Amino acid sequence: MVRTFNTHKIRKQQELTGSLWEFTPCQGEKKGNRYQVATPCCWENHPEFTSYRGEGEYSRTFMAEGTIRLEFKGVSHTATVFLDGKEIASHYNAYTIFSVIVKDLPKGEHTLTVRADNRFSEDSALHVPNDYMSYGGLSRPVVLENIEDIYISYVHVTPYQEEKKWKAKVEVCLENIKDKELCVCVKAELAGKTIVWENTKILGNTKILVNAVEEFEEVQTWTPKQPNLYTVNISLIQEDQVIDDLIERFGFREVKVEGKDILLNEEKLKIRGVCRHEDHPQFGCALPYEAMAADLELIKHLGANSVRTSHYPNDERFLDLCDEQGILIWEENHARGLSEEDMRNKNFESQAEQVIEEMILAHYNHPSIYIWGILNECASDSEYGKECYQKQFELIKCLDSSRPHSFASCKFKTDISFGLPDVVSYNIYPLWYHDTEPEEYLDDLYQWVQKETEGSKKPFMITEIGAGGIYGYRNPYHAKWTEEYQAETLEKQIRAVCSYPDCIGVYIWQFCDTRVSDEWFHVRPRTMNNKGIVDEFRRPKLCYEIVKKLFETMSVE
Ligand code: ADA
Repeated sequence: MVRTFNTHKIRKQQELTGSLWEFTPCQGEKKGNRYQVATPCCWENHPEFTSYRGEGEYSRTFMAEGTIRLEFKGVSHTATVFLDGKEIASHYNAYTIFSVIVKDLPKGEHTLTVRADNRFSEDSALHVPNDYMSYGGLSRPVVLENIEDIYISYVHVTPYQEEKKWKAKVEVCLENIKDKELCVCVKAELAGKTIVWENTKILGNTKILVNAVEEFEEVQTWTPKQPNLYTVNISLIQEDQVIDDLIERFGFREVKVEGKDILLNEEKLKIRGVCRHEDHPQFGCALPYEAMAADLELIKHLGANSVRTSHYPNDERFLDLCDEQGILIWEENHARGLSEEDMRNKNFESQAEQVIEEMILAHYNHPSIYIWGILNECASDSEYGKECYQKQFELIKCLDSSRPHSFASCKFKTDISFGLPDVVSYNIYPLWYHDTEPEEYLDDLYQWVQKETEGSKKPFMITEIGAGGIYGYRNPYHAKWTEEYQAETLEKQIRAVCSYPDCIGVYIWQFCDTRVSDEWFHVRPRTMNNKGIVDEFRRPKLCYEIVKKLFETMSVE
């Protein structure tokens, strides 16, 4: 499955994953061996490649002719794509979508080969040895499409209220892949209204944008409690024939920052969330739809209303599930804990900005995403770092002015970048990395933000708080790493944060235990991040019930 709803009725689409592909490693003692593997997948989940760091090739054949478009939802972490032995595309970063068009394919059987590379090197500024795993593989779906001379590249819908009326801006991007000018009629149907752009001319080999604003009566809004979704159907008509289409989903909801609050449809948000890595002992980062849905059941059962996609854009099927179930999403570009030196890597800015562009292009319409985040715990305490944050926030504002933006800082009373975000967010670990009481630590930090930074008067949120607990490890003196210590600590932390008047929300670090890079073994028992409220097999720890009770009491406040 590629999305939880059908995105085309006219355009012919076929998922190429969801089947056996041939896998062969390009290095190591198994180099050249051939394996039949089910896809999507990470090679770390194959018994012979559990810690393989190198390149691996996935290939399969398919029948096609004419002009095709191949869309790769995620290849971890660097991809080189070959069709019939000829390189046709390359892409860096495991967590964003890329596509390629191949014209005039002769009718018959073709061979697609995707070479994935999960090695660390100076070329990779974002995938570095870290407190999470950079897997290797064909980790998200691959889709084959047949397209005509002009096709719909994307549609973005921006709902908003004006004088108590719901309106929406509809923006459609078309691409002409032929060398000559073409003319087409574009139609958008949404929420009972139809918008038509007649005689739309597109020069050869160019893209154009058409847009319009429409007003709507009697809409069913999207809110966490009542997540009503609408579809927008775009059709391209040429000589009275529909030659292409695209179906997307959106919700009538508006997110605003007002003083120290974030409002969704005029309601103040009170975030009670969890940070979640895409990580699983059987699937690596290539979680199947059912596993994502099962995670979300546990998160909802906990009484959480939000998930932070720490620390990268997520699989769109997870976002689809959150749209359908009213779970709010803080989605962020890919970065974790990069120092100023790391941020001075020659590729850092272009790679980080590319993730922002690809994340917003693909995820723009998801009503569940209420905020864009960037650069988790990077060098926001340095002048150079601040410049990078500034450039990335400007890029976000240019791509999407309809959502607030923020970054999660760990620079305790040394951050110099709070003039930039709409929302001030901190990751804190009182009673874990230091023995300060949570109330004292939080108040000390919050007062500093108000008195010493440009972040005063902005909404303030805790984007990480938690403690380690190893599943099944208990002892009478509740040492650190016992489930008892984790439960007691989380109780104190959550009470402190949720009773702090000017804190609008909390994300627990983290939903489940996750694999980390081998290089982190010395600070991570089991070479895992053990701060999950469930373990890697999603078995609830002692703290799960305590967090559940706290989140439920919070919801009545
Ligand atoms: C940081 C970081 C997380 C994780 C956490 C921890 O806040 O953002 O990715 O590493 O610390 O477990 O210490």
